Amino acid sequence: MTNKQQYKSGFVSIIGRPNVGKSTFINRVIGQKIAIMSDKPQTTRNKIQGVYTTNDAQIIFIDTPGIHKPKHKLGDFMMKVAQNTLKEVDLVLFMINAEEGYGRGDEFIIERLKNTNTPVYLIINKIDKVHPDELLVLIDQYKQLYPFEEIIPISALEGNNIDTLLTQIESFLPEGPQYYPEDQVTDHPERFIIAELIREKVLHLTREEIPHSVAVVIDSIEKRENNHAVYVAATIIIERDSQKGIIIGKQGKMLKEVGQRARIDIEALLGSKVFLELWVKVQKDWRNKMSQLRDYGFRE
Ligand code: GDP
Ligand code: MG
Ligand code: K
Repeated sequence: MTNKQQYKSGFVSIIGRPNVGKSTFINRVIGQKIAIMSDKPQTTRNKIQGVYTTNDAQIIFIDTPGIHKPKHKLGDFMMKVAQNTLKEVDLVLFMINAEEGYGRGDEFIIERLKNTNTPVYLIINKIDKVHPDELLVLIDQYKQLYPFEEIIPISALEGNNIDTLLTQIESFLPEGPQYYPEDQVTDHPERFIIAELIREKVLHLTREEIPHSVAVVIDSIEKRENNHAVYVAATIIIERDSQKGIIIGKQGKMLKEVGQRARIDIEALLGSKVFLELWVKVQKDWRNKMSQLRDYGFRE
């Protein structure tokens, strides 16, 4: 006991271009499906905290919306959230895709990093896709761009070097309390996670036809004691009438598939039988209406 180190804890923000693997990383670390994953950019719109707890430390991860040049109000909003986050945290993980190398998106982010004093680790993800020689070139290149505290190559998908990274973060964090109980992995309400799981299925199944502007609102979550099941009603919000047919599909086939896949994940999340009822609603140009954004759960 006498030699035991003080408990350490802190907040760690993950930033990087869309699709570099931020959600995959969080999910691997937390071991539970909380940040949604997709092969389309900009899937993650809210801050999601994944809490990683050991006997010596607690790391609270924040999966920030992708930092990018804003194109509309939603983009603006995302930028603001991401920027504020950078200044509040103990450490920033700037994640890049080893396969892609340096691009204008990274340039934009590095400019933002220069405006904060928060230490930054460069995380080179997807090393399973590149030759070690390419990796060395990339490391050299990025070293010139910013004084990173550490440069750590990983594969979030295959799990390579994740332990090294976690150990490194633990030793870096300041002394602090255990903010969350050890069995808590996220502070987001189930409602939000359920909405994200449904949205993920829509994006996966509709491919290019349905843009990221799709939103999901949970209308009700009801636990019924008689059969120990949970009843969820949710509405998928789209921007154009033409998208309605795509989401519903021939004879309702698409919507049914979305519902079936989402239900399986929601059942795993809640640990009980789930009945899921899905509705589709057209709400024109919702991305540009801030008041509506707030209705849909966006927070500053
Ligand atoms: P985000 O937008 O940064 O949150 O990226 P996601 O976590 O959604 O990942 C985007 C895509 O990259 C998904 O198809 C992942 O399966 C894939 N991906 C993530 N990490 C790795 C990795 O280490 N190796 C490979 N090969 N693919 C990865
Ligand atoms: Mg993501
Ligand atoms: K994504």
